[in-house]
Amino acid sequence: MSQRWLALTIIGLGLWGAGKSRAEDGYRLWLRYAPVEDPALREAYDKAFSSIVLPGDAPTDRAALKELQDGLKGYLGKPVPRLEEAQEGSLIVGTPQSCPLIARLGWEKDLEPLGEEGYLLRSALLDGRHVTVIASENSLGCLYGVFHLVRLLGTRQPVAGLSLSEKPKIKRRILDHWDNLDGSIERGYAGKSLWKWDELPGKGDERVTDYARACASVGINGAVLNNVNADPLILTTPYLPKVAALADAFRPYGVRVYLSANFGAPKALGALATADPLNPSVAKWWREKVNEIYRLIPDFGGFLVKANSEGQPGPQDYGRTHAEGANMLAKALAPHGGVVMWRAFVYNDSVDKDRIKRAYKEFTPLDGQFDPNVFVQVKNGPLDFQPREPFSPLFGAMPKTPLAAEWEVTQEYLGQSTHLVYLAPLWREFLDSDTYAKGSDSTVEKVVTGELDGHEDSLVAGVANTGDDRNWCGHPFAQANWYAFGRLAWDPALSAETIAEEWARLTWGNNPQAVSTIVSMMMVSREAFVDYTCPLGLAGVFEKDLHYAPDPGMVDPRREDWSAAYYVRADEKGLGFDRTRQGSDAVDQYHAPLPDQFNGLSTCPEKYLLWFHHVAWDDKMESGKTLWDELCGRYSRGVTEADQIKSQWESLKGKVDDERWQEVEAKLDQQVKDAAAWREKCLGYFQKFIKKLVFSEKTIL
Ligand code: GCV
Repeated sequence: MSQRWLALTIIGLGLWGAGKSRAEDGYRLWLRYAPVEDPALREAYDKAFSSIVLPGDAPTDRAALKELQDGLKGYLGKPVPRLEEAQEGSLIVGTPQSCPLIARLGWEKDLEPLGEEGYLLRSALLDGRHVTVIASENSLGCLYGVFHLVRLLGTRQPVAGLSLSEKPKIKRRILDHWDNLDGSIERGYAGKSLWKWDELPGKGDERVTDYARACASVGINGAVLNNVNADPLILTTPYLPKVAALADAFRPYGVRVYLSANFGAPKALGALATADPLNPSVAKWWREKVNEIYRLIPDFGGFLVKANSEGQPGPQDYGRTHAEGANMLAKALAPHGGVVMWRAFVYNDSVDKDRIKRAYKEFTPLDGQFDPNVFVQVKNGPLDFQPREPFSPLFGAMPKTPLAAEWEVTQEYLGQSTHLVYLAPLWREFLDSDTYAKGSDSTVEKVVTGELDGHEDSLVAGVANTGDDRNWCGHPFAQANWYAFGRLAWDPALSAETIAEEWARLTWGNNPQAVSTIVSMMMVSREAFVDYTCPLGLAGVFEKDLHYAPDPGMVDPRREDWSAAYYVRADEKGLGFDRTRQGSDAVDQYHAPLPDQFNGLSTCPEKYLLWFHHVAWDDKMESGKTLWDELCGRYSRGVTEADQIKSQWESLKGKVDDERWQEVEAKLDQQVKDAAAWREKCLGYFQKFIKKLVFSEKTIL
């Protein structure tokens, strides 16, 4: 070896050992299994997990075993043997059926209420030996328990005296992929689709397995494979075996496949002259189609439907209601245990002048008319995944119908894959909102878990941010939103900060300075984004079609309600959409006391002020400043916050790996520039209306 190579090798090994500059491309997500740095902790883990006893041999058991072996090898730096009998320090995994040792523990009574996905993770004494046990009624519960354990180790938690019991609070935790059959992704910012339709069903794809594995690691148990703007071809014979191949790859990880169904499919595919849901031939066509799907995919989850929305066909084309349409599909799926997720994202402009009132007006009269296996799937806010919206008033207004919450994990309106924006605080705000449907403490969380109205089945869907980019999500920090979606769907009571810390440790390592800095960057990021794009309850401010930058004066000739100006409503008097009783009266779609609270200028929470009120430029805000000054302050605060996030990141140079550090740094550089430009664009537009020069050259870049 030449002197130069020797020197480089030594430097390389040194850096590897320090765990700092190991080349990282983000592929491994939060499943990096990086060596335990602290020798004492490593020794404790070593003793606690000296062997694995996992007798099950079903595909999910094998997946759990592989995860444990990979995880422990990564953390401890050596392989951990699989044994048939327990020893001191064994990790025992299984169900009472698959594992006689677990049967001997007699935990059946504790396991029963945890169901198929729940698990116990306990330290135990077995024949005088200290062991750790992951037990469930089902292999999938064991796999989830294994992911819990490797998460504990990855975040360097103590493992003595474990006594944990977990089960998901929401039954269906689903990623909705807006992937098209040509490989493009609507609102996707991380490359092309992960599903390579041309290569399916023949070719196995490790990436697909890794996708399912990542989903399972955070408890996601379903995936809608295709765009809600659905190509009917997905339902045809050439495609269904491809769908089945993906379902086969996902199955060991407990991820069930669902499809978006084009309501007009029987007609569009040329089978029938109509798609009228009350026409017996149409119902028969769907029944046969569903039977064909279940012959190929026995655990198929069901259909997601976007009907009579943004040009998609639906029952209203035939004078039928959403309920009549959904129930026709539900009846075809019911014998197989499938469900319909019927989206409430409708905004027909003949229903009301104010777009945000339309879904409520169309859907609430249908409460009680849907079949039991229909979810009405509602976006978190009444508009469209804005950086901040109040919760949709449909939550709490349809007690007889299980409502599924739909979140957008992909950052369509939140900086796409360029801006660092952690979304858990947004989802937390939504879940914590009180609907007052049955008095106080009728939170959205309780509506979605089914607790408030006694629904057995429950569902939360996240529009996926994955693609075939090497790092899956485009921005290294966008991975946190995939992670947080799964964690919150499993346990909607978790705090955004807890999830951020877990993710930071698993993804970036356990250096305390790095962890606290990353968490603090993440926790401020959504509020910063709101500040430099749409503070004080502004919404709909984004540029046409692309939805990346704000363009508050944008007028879309195609539709008034696609125009930013329609939402922003800037004029010489002031700013904001009057939804009070003097205006569109959207406030009255909520339960008391919210209508009065939102209706009053002084009682409306400032974060929703311009959502509900048209406020005069000179009106005083909580700070004592005028609206105009407050706006200037908020936009500037956003720019400062973006800048601070960047400085915080810069303090971590050398504390995390260089490869991802550089990548994030370049993106933050753009974020800071965008934030300043967006402040200028928005304030510049508003300023035209108030005819007074309020900011100096210093404040506007
Ligand atoms: C899939 C918004 C998005 C569309 C999306 C639609 C929906 O309008 O911009 O891309 O279409 O929501 O949720 O159906």
